[in-house]
Amino acid sequence: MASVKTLLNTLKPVLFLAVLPSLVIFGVIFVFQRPAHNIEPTTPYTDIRISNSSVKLNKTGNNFGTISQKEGLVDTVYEVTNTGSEDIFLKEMYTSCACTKAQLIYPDGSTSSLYTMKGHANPQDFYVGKSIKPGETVKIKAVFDPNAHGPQGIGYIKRNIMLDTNMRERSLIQVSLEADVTK
Ligand SMILES: [Cu+2]
Repeated sequence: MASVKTLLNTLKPVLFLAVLPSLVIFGVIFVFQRPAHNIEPTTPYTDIRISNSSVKLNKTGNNFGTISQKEGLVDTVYEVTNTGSEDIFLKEMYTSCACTKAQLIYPDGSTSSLYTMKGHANPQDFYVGKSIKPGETVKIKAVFDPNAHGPQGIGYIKRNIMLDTNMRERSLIQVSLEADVTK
């Protein structure tokens, strides 16, 4: 026992001198290796593989016909089905104008937040980060507010909703809506 204690006492300074610098070196390596993943908040999905799947939409446009500001919001739902054999990753969603909001409805019934026009929210508010599995259908619900532009916002309107994906062909899914807005 005594000899072990003596040995430990002798080694203490050595351990201290060897272990402490090692911890510092590992700490430095750790800190310098990390930023690669955290440095680019505006392009979050750069390491996502391209998908060979494509989609089928039940419709790409919706004409509301004549609508009135008095009656307020109108909405429509587009269905996007993955017809391929690989997952399709959904990167970002945004609309062409802040009067139009878009929401994703997933197969399990859960919903995303409301996406708006670029510049009208923080960059990360446009990120989706979900996948459509082969055969699955995700719905895009678009809501148009005929009062968003004030009393002057009457007449013909056309708005687009964009969903950016990792599909090899035509990675941007775009649907539109039209209406004649009256008072
Ligand atoms: Cu608008």
